[in-house]
Amino acid sequence: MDTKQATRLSKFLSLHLRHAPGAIGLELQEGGWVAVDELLAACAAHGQPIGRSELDELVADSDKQRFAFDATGTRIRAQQGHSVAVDLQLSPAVPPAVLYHGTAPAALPAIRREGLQKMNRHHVHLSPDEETARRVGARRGKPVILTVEAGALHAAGGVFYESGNGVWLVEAVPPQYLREE
Ligand code: HQG
Repeated sequence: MDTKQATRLSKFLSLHLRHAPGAIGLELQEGGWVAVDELLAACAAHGQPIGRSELDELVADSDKQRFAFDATGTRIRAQQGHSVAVDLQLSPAVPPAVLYHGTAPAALPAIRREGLQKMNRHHVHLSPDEETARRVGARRGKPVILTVEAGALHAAGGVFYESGNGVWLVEAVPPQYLREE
């Protein structure tokens, strides 16, 4: 599979495993899971046929490990990024002292006022390193990197989760826990 094809399929899967499962007749099970057989049948029925081996390749090669199979390999889910109501059944975890968030300069005035909000997603997404945060922010132009005092927020009662692919999730980050470098 070439890179272009992989990106196209990855976007199709992201759309339906995170945001619009119903659009191809899927319903996410508890934990966000979908039976692989059902997913492949739904993709084929909606003009985007994917073979099982292509799916395996996509899951293994995804730069950000966006998708994961369950232990039996019969179900698949997106690891994070959902907008549909889903309980990923993640356990709260202790974050590192600092985490990072990349955003666009235009969002800064609001972020300074309200802190980081989850917007359309279920959580605010934070990165363990500046490099990843820079890539996330660069999706919207020239990125600004914010340092998040995750340890302090956790100590103050903030509940953090670590998704299977190293993204840290939290309900919100109030402005006093943000530093602009
Ligand atoms: C901003 C991609 C105004 C926030 C990425 C961001 C990531 C505010 C945008 C993952 C705000 C939301 C998540 C406030 C936050 N006022 N703007 N109070 N608080 N914002 O896409 O973190 O490719 O929902 O800074 O790589 O950019 O999908 O979140 O710019 O891992 O796998 O509102 O999505 O991964 O945007 O990205 P998003 P994000 P995938």
